[in-house]
Amino acid sequence: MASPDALPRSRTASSASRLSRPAAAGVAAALAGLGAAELAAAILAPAGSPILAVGALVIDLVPAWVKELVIGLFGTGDKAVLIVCVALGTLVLAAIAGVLEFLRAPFGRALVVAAGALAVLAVLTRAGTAPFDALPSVSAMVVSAVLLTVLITRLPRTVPVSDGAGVDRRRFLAWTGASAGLGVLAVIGGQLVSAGTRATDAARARFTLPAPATASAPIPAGADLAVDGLSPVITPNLGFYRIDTALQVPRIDPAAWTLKITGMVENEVELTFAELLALPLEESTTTLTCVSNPVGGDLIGNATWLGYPIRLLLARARPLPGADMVLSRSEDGWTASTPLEVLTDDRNAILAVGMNGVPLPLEHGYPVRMVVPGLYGYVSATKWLVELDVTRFDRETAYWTSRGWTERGPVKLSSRIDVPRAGSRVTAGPVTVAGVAWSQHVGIRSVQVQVDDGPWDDATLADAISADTWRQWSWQWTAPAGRHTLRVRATDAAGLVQTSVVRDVVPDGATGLHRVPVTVG
Ligand SMILES: Nc1nc2c(c(=O)[nH]1)N[C@H]1C(S)=C(S)[C@@H](COP(=O)(O)O)O[C@H]1N2
Ligand SMILES: [Mo]
Repeated sequence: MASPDALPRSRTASSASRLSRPAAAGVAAALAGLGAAELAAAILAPAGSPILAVGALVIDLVPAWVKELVIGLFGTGDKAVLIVCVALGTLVLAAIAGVLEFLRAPFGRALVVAAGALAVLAVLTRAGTAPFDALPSVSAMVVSAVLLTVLITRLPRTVPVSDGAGVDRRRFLAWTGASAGLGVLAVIGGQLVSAGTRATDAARARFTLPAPATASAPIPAGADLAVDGLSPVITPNLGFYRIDTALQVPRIDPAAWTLKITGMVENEVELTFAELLALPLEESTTTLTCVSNPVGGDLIGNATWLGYPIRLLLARARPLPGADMVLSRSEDGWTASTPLEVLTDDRNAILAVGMNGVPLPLEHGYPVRMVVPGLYGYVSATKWLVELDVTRFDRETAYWTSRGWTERGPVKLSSRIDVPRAGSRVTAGPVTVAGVAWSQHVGIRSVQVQVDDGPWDDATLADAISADTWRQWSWQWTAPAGRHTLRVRATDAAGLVQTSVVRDVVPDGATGLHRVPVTVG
């Protein structure tokens, strides 16, 4: 086969290739640097991955509406999308550094050093990182800068029309290919190492949940209508939605975990994991939902939690008069502000250690999280919990409430159609329409379904587990051929009818009726 360089080429083609090689050199040097960083992070400094730290910084800096847009478009794939964007951004920057180094050395190297410094800054501004965690970013910077210099010096300065410098060119390509290849292998290696040697995972695997002192009331057999395609009344852990700002799930050694109750209290309390487990734990079934859940969305789940009432721990700490909020803090620095009265009234606000019969999964807050019936997760459901700071709403704001979401976030009355699915095709005749409805802490009185502009008709309700969980419903439809729209609305136990007024999720949760278009044929 003819070498492409043996063919005559135009000036523009050759100047494009003049720059494509330094760009490739930049990308290869960056890949090698990232590989070094991921290996260093996996083996020495788990909190130090530069890509994840920059991603986390981006999460904290982008405006709330961008986050909403990304969650809206990609759902719980938001994190993968972010990592891909940061990685692509890095590679584009690397290509620019390559070209700069080729045309105006040492500006390419300078760009690499600047990017490295930014990564160090990103790592060190994360909660709970130590100076040592900068090591992976510094290695990335050094490896990339050195390789970039080496590769660019090996690059033939002129692109010959005849293949006079073919040996040089091949040597350059070999170096570039090797750097890129080793870099990619190191990134993969780093991922494997960090997945395999996590002490926390092992501790969680060894840990068996204590038996509850108070078992939850058995779930009535009639709570699950067992309709095909309808969400099960208890959401399995693997299917439970996950929303948080943590690109890297915090790994907490339960033996080292403590909870501190501080701030406006008469008596500061500190509790170890062993002490928490020795308390009489209670089981309760509570629905958890996200303020970002659009009408009809799936950012909601229902689980049986094992935990200890927060009100009993707060009673030990004795909040001072004037306190009206508890700022709960996660190991990674995330915070939620919960009204003190919600944590001290008779509802089942708990520190949860178990979820559906197993220790909390890592991504759902292991070893300890909060679960508070009736409030959206952003003001109540702190995962990887380490501190309860008793304070006042006029003194402190929390992670999302300082980004434009409302201070208090009660869950709104809502309902959803699960079957038939939007846009699906069903056969004319009898069709089961079914879904879930919730009005936490109040309970659901009735659910109604409407076809097109027809009358609202009562659905059949499943047995309620409690006012704090969602309730399944179903409705028999004799479906006539054609295109139709199904709508659902719920009425809560206090008589409030779900509003049809359409509101977006910002700032305190979506409203409107879920509508499902179907084709009957
Ligand atoms: N530490 C921490 N806890 C957190 C969050 C977070 O970003 N960090 N997100 C909250 C939000 S917005 C919701 S909706 C729930 C989701 O809990 P889940 O991921 O277990 O479903 O967790 C809450 N707890
Ligand atoms: Mo949320």
